[in-house]
Amino acid sequence: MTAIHETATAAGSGSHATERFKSDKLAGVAGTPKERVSLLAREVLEAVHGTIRRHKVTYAEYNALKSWLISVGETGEWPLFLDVWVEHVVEDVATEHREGNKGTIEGPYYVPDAPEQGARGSVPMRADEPGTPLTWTGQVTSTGGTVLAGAKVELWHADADGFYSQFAPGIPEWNLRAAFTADADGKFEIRTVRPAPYQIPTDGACGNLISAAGWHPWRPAHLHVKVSAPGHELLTAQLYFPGDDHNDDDIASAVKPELMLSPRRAADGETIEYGFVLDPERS
Ligand code: MBD
Ligand code: FE
Repeated sequence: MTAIHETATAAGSGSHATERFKSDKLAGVAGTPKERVSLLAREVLEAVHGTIRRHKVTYAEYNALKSWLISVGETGEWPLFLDVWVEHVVEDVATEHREGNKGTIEGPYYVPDAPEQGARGSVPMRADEPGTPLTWTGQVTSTGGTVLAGAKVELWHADADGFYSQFAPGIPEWNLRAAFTADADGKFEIRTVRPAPYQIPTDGACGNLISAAGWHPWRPAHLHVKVSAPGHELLTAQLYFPGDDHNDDDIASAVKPELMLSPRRAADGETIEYGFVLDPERS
């Protein structure tokens, strides 16, 4: 780990993720019908009551939970907690009808409106950006086989120390974040560097739960993408690298075999080929 990251804290990345959520998605949460709220809230509470009765939860344990829940808010880690331990099931349910590409969770670190690089180019990176160079080629098509010219591929990922720009200090704003636009054949070519595995911050509420439970804090190395084209469902996915220690026990349960890359060694770093198949919007 380089000195630049020594001040990366759970509260720092947590508060950025919380602010991000508020500015991008908060407007969309209003308007759930009260029958639906009542049904879902009741079932979740009943599941909690069942756990308390089954395991004879004590007042000491109840107060430990209360204190922990308070700290999740104080360290801004609700986005991290929910995206690590809940989002994968929401994603499964939301995409089970799809015939095209498998997706997976978005996680807490997406930022819209990253710099546009055209069909072929590099993500913004530092002059001395550490990590193996990656050249990634692919094509975007529709489930029917139509080439999707002009499809947008948004990419964001951690650096070779496992940190995300805008959520850890000392990294240029758009480092390792970019948008690409597929050419007339639906093709793109992206240059970036291989990310490192991601470790959940150990000094916040989520890290506390992990150590109190004796779990591990790791996600395997991954590239995040959002792929979109007019008339098609937005695909949110992550791509993974074979051989990662945590492909089989991702703390966020977000790895799927269809999202595994096959990197090949090249003169300068590695090449990967991975394209996307989008589902037409349902009418
Ligand atoms: C990440 O980088 C991530 O992708 C998820 C899902 C949760 C925490 C950190
Ligand atoms: Fe991530």
